[in-house]
Amino acid sequence: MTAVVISGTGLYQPPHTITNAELVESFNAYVDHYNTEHASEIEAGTLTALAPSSVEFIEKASGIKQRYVMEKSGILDPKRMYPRLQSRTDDELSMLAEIGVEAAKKALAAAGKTGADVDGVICACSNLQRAYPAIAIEIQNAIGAKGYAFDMNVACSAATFGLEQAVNAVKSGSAKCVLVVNPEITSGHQEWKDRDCHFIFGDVATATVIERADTATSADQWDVLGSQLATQFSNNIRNNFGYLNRSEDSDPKARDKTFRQEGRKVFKEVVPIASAHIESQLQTLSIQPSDVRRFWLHQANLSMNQLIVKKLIGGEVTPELAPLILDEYANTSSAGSIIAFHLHHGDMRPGELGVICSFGAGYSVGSVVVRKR
Ligand code: CO8
Repeated sequence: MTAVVISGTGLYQPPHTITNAELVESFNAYVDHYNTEHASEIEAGTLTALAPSSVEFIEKASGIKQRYVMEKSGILDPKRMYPRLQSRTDDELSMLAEIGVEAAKKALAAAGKTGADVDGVICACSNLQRAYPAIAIEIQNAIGAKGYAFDMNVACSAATFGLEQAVNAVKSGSAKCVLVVNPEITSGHQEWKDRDCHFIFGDVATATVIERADTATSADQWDVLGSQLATQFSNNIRNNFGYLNRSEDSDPKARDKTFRQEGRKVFKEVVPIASAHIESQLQTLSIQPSDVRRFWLHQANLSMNQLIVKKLIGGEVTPELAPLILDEYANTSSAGSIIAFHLHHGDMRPGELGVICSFGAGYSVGSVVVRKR
């Protein structure tokens, strides 16, 4: 079977940051405004007053300190609380494709490739800007790639699910070099007015080049030893936004049309799913968890990641073993584990092993085991 490598990754970082302090200030202004406006109903007991948020809670509960966003004035406006984005004409590159292209160019440069070397583009992310034409085809066109392109969505696990499709395509010979792009403008579907989740997400894009080992020229190559995907239905992370909303006569701004979750249940249920998943994949490959030098995990919650790795290995979980990028980037959905890999692999030596693992809505979990060449 054809040997397959990861030969380059790229990261696009949006121009604006929002610190927890900025976020909490605007959220609490929204809460004050809401409670004042509804004072009589709240007093009569027919409406519950909104509670303020706090920087201390956010940092302690999640590990997040700030996030990058495409546009911040709309999010921080207590009378709006979602980004203020310019719509584009059909002839302009869409925003999701644009940030995907930025990440793709960096990944191609790292791999020593050009768009013409690529014969497959997969746009794997949790929120697609439109139904068609596919964002992936737009990216394919913008970078001058050949072959085919398609979009896919497995929420936070989209990157690892996309990597497996790319690896299989190269292994089977249906493509020679596939680019997996993860553009995430989560700010468009984040619920900035909900205290339980207003701090969770950030915007970013990542890209990964997968190619045949015998065509790879990059100085930084990773053998893909295997991948494993699994899904298990859960309603604990949900978003009902969709193309049937109009026909259902449902309110497009209703609470169920943006991200919502039962965070505590997700935490409790997904930790054992993710650690058992990684353990079973390593077993299949006859690798002991303690032989793994690094775990590049999905970045949703600091304690969650530490527990997953602790269940596998025991002892102290250092940033060296499971790097954290959540503090700076927040949860960037599918891009999180790839950002961790992109920023934290330079010190690894030939022969050392690592696991890229994502988990999230669905539920879904995906892992990819790699070895430094
Ligand atoms: N400020 C102050 N207090 C707060 C706040 C706040 N902002 N929010 C909640 N509290 C209070 C609560 O009211 C509660 O009070 P009480 O004890 O009096 O009832 C207390 O703090 C504890 O609340 P929680 O139980 O909710 O707090 P947790 O410790 O469980 O932490 C987390 C909440 C951080 C959400 C945590 O549960 C978590 O991280 N869970 C895992 C979530 C996760 O991994 N989700 C994955 C989702 S991402 C994904 O799959 C991709 C989806 C697609 C992306 C879409 C983009 C928009």
